Amino acid sequence: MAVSNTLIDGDRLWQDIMALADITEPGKPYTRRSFTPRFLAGRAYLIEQLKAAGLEVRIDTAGNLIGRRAGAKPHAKTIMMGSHSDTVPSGGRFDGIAGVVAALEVARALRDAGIELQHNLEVVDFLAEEPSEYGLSCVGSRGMSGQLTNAMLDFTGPQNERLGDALIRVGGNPAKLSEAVRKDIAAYLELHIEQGPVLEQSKTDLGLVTGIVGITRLEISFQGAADHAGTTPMHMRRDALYAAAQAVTAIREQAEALASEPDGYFVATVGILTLEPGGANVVPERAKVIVDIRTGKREKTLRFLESIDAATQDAAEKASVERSNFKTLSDTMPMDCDLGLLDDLAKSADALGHSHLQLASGAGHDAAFVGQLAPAAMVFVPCLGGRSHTPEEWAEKHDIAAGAAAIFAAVRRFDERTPVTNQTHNSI
Ligand code: HGY
Ligand code: MN
Ligand code: MN
Repeated sequence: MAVSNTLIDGDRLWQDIMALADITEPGKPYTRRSFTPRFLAGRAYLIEQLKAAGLEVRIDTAGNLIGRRAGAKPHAKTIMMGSHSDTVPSGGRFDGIAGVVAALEVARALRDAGIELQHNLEVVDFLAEEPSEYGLSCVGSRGMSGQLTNAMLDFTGPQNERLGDALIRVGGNPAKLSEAVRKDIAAYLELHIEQGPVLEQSKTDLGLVTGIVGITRLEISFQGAADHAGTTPMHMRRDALYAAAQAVTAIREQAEALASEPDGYFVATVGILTLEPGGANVVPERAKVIVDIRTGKREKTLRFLESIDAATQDAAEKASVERSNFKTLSDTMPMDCDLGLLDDLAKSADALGHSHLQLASGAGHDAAFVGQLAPAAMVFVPCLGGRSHTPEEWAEKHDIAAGAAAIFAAVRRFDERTPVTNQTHNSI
């Protein structure tokens, strides 16, 4: 469907998405992991485009890249749009990136039309939305919402580097994290590919997101004893992987039970399993699983954690090993999107002639953190086969442009309907 009566330039937007796609680890498309030189090369490209759009550019102390344009009314609050430019390993070209570029395109289109908002406008590339090598996701949006703790800054990554030091490397300042916390955001809007099949299968142009799941990530480790695979009798083994295998089965079975309950969505995934020392003829001494738990209902998470706590204790006993760790790495609450912004998006989509439906997000997003600071909403665009976190991830130019057009119109609606209050200035 052609995008009408807006100044969103789909070709310009697409050019940015493809230019960023070229900035990837060679031989491992599409990989631009947070904190790496490749990530910083992608940021350099974005900085150029933000400046060319006439935005004032800065990196806040939480490492977020921010392009800002002052509004007509001094002391107005800020309408913020954005997403993330980092990827998962061998991820796609659109997850996060489409949202940052769409926000940039909205800022350019407003400038091209000579439209001056009452409110300030910001385009944000949030730092490390994907689970990073430091064991934490949404680093920048946690920082902006005052949830990046000193304990998290001590998480370590490659070459045993602290997250706090990595943050300095990308332009942040862990000693002044409080300056990243914002009180001046009037509204936050994020475009994202759906990363699911609903829009494509229902042939709907846009998804208006009602809420974002809470995500809890758990580390469970087992400590046994390395022994000779050939000479150690079965009853004398202390096999850490045997305990971990039972844990993975218990996680799957408990998740299926919770998912089958009538009221809603529950998933749990073991995406990381490591064992040491890792020899074909050595009984595994250590094993670690990382569990990714998601639901819209907090009480389901709590019930799941209780049951897995018991199940993994039993598994350790049965394998004659010690459960050496049962640690929550991160824990975000489910978030409801703002009804007023959803209405702005629905009215904008209608005016543009785009079909839309409401749906919840099973994927985590920076909006889940920004939404704790200010009214927030997301618009999804279809992606091919609903697939994401894979090089096959694909979205159509006209769909992303339609989503950007809806955000363009919703920003104007919000700006016009929201009186500017004399807001106290804070760190911006
Ligand atoms: O994992 C997620 O839900 C998001 O894509 N980072
Ligand atoms: Mn992702
Ligand atoms: Mn994403």
